[in-house]
Amino acid sequence: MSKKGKISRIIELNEDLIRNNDIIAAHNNKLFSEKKIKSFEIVGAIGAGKTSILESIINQLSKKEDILVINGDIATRIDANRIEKYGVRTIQINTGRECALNAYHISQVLKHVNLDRYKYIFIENVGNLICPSDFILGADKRIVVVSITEGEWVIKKHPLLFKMSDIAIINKIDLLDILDIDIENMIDDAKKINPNIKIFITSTKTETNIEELLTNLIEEKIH
Ligand SMILES: Nc1nc2c(ncn2[C@@H]2O[C@H](COP(=O)(O)OP(=O)(O)OP(=O)(O)O)[C@@H](O)[C@H]2O)c(=O)[nH]1
Ligand SMILES: [Mg+2]
Repeated sequence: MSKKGKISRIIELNEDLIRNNDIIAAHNNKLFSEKKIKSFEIVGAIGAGKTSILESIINQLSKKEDILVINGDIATRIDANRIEKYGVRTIQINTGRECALNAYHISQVLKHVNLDRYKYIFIENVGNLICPSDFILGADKRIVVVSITEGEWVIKKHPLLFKMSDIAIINKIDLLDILDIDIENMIDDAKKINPNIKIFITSTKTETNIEELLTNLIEEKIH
């Protein structure tokens, strides 16, 4: 096969994978909506604060028994253990060599869960700003988290994930004084990539804008 032929075959295979993933994601979403579950996927940079934001959200939700959290990670159960302390059910998926969760992972988990018990499902993806972009999981809303410690250009450098998300969180705003970051540039970049994206500037250390985020998520102010 010529080099050109090989490349177009790889592109076709990749498109097939994305198409198949979309079909399974649609099935996952149908299950969520049949059971009237609000579902959120949290994606974003390594260490940007995905689990910390989840901890803050869960801490403020009054009923804990109706929350299911699925944590994706390459190798450990660290994040699920952190979340479990809040009294919610957690399921850890270790992806091994894979740099993101996909809809099939979630569909397999859903087979073993009594969905009647839950009102909210939060899925934390593996920390990565590239791999999860095309592989939606079937959640109602996708939240992408970056923090100002990744640099002012982190959003501009990863446009696809911001295009494919409903909500953007720029976290660790408590560190603004010690970093040379123009937060307005970050907001502009996100808006240019995706004019419909809803942006929250947060800190889990000072709880800045966490309540506002929660109100928007839970009261479905984000459409
Ligand atoms: N200063 C500051 N630190 C934060 C904030 N949010 C999280 N951190 C810290 O950042 C580190 C990583 O936070 P995590 O919540 O584990 O981040 P994550 O995105 O879940 O990380 P991975 O799942 O490993 O990709 C921890 O040491 C947190 O305490 C914040 O708003 N401000
Ligand atoms: Mg985490």
